Amino acid sequence: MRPACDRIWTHARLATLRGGVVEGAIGVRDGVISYVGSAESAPDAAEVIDCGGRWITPGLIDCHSHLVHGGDRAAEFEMRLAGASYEEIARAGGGILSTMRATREASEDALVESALPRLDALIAEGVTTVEVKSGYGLDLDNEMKMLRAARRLGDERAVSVATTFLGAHALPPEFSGDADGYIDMLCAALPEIAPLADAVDGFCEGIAFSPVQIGRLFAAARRLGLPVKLHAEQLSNSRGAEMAAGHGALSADHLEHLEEAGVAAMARAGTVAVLLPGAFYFMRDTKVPPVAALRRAGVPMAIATDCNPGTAPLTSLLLAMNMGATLFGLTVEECLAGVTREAARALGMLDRVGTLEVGKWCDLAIWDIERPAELVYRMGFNPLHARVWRGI
Ligand code: DI6
Ligand code: FE
Repeated sequence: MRPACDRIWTHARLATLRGGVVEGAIGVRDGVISYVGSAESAPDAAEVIDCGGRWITPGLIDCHSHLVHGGDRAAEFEMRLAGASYEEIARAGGGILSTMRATREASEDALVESALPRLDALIAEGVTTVEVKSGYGLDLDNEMKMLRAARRLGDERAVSVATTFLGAHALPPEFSGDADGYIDMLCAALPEIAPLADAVDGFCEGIAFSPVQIGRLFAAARRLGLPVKLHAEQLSNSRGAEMAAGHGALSADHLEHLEEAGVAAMARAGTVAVLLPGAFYFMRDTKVPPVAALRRAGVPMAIATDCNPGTAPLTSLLLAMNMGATLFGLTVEECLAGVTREAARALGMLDRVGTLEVGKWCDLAIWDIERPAELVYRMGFNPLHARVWRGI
């Protein structure tokens, strides 16, 4: 007879992220967790792996990335080191638009190839789910090319990919002076894009789009049943988070300039605050997101890399956790939950990933550590012992 489990990991300390730490075993059947509990009552298994007392967490989840893009912005980084500002570079035709040009020039194959090393860096630290945004094509064909490339990353590697349509990232030159016309175009294109996208995102900012403009796009997305999320309050308070929460957004991300009304709206809507300390660090920002207010209001907080060529060329979720603690004052527990349970919530995937519970996909990170704080404490050190995606 077939054993109850295909595989079981024993002699482990399980940070379940749901009901505390379990010292014991975790088993999988058909890619799904079928047992979490003591070693003594564990069912029989075709394969038994002794973890030697190691810690097991849910596989890590990077819930905000721009992993797929053409080119890089190392030259702009040098300009910034020499004193130029992000805005000056953007006004001179650099910034997001320089990545737009490189992305439009790249073939779909080239986008996949160039994203794989970045994805592999995440995977090497135990990432099993990654969100990938479009937003550097800025026309229908190139946005769809980016989303197809993102989906293909999930065929190339053992990782779950959630795609997000970020057409409203910047105004492309074809629509110069006509942001409303561009939003109209995006709304009209949404039915064609919908099969490639798991969610719709926008950049709500003085230098990008207003809450009213993004609100129109979100209304169109909701009519198609697509969840929404927003880059909000990164450089100023445009009250984007309130607008997003009004559309039942999964998350509002960045949030350095978020104020009390935005916090309250997010708490009411159950919108996750996705904190991106890598962008804060790389842009040498000084205003930190209102973590204490978010905590007080019970807004769930996630942490992500924001991996992008302009403001966060970061491919380490462990380092993002360290920055979340050192720069934003998150606790170890908040950092760990921020890259597992709350990141899953931010993707609308909490029913499938993010905690160690029977019935969820068996995505695990097995660590050579004595206590979870070590995942947050070190910088540039990778204690991953093994990684499991859907039981393998
Ligand atoms: N906020 C950011 O930090 C990135 N996008 C966004 O909406 C910047 C992307 C870039 O500079 O390429
Ligand atoms: Fe971003």
